Amino acid sequence: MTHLKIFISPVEIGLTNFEMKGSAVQFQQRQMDEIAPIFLDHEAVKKFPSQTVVYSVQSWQPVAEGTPGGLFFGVSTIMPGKVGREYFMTKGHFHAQSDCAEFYWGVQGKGVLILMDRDRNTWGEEVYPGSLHYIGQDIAHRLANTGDQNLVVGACWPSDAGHDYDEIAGNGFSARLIEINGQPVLVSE
Ligand code: S6P
Ligand code: ZN
Repeated sequence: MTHLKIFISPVEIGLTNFEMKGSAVQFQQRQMDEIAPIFLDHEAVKKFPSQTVVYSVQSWQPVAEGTPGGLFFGVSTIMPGKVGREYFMTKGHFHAQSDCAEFYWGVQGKGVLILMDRDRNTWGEEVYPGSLHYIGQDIAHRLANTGDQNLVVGACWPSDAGHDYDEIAGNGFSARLIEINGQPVLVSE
């Protein structure tokens, strides 16, 4: 019986570093060998040990994936680094349920949220502690770390959004975030 009881939530979050704790927290890491094809410079990829962690994601999925009306919560941590001149970044995806939007917010470090619509227009938003980002319907999204410390970003998205990785894996974004004269620049493919 839950009536009149006062519970402790199964998940808590560090207010400064956004580290999630609790038995319901899921953890996923993406290593260089798994995501190498997303980077432009395949020779530069080979300089990294295959198990180099590029990014990790903690998440709390209180309902089953695909459930309409629920929400998921996550914290993504992208390590600092570059493959050649291209910043460490996430795989990036459209949502499988393409009318599902998402919020991101910057917690630590600095980076760029790279966004692309279905017409393959690509643009970026600067990510920094306190930056808030609305990722609208049908917009592909990818995070790149442009700083020299971890980039930590919070996220909240619908539980029925799902992930369509195939479109980006096959065709990429139409621009890449490259360091030019020490600055991040979006360069058309
Ligand atoms: C989920 C949300 C994030 C990403 C995470 C990793 O919709 O956008 O939690 O999953 O930043 O990126 P990716 O592209 O590997 O899923
Ligand atoms: Zn997403």
